[in-house]
Amino acid sequence: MGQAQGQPARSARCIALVGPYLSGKTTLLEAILARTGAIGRQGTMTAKNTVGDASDEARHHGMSVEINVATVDFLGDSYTFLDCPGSIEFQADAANALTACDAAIVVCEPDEKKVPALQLILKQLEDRGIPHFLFINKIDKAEARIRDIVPMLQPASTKPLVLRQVPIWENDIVTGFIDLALEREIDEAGDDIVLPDRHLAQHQRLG
Ligand SMILES: Nc1nc2c(ncn2[C@@H]2O[C@H](COP(=O)(O)OP(=O)(O)OP(=O)(O)O)[C@@H](O)[C@H]2O)c(=O)[nH]1
Ligand SMILES: [Mg+2]
Repeated sequence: MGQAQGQPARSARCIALVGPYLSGKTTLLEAILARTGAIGRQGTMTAKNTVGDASDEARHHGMSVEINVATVDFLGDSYTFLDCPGSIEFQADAANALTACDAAIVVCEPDEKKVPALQLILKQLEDRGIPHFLFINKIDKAEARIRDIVPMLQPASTKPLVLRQVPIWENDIVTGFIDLALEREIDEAGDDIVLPDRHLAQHQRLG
């Protein structure tokens, strides 16, 4: 699968992509591969041309049926992603992937109905002491505002959820994000740019 070209990486990390069924893990993996230059063109689940879920069975069912593995190089570090199937019958595979990973990205949806499934996954990560981050996906379909989404998802976690990055919207498209801890804006190309007052004001409104 995807392997970036270039200098040998300084260090290697293994990251599991986990989350409720159909939350967008394989789509996120595809976006990561495209943004890091491991692939030249980003495929979609709809077009059935993603790097992950390439088997006939996965394509036919429109879901992951095994772990997708891909390695990328980013800023001199190597990251191997284990994109785990979310469907309940493959949960043993996802549990095995957690044994090997340094951290997990939990891909979830801003949907109250998905909170029980998210809770099971977060409990597993907490019980096993695996560092994890939530990636709130499908925000294009979200009706709630970011400041309301975090409290909505909070019942899934015994630990307090803290907002780290908020998206920047331009004409209904996310063009970057504001990192609240670093107080920096990162644009679509991944460039770190000065935080304009208008975006700071947006963040203050979110708080
Ligand atoms: N609107 C919208 N749809 C998305 C987004 N990300 C993924 N999808 C759609 O959600 C569906 C599931 O995406 P996948 O990437 O297969 O989800 P998954 O979590 O890998 O699914 P499993 O591995 O089977 O649990 C597909 O129809 C995607 O096109 C998003 O950000 N917005
Ligand atoms: Mg998948």
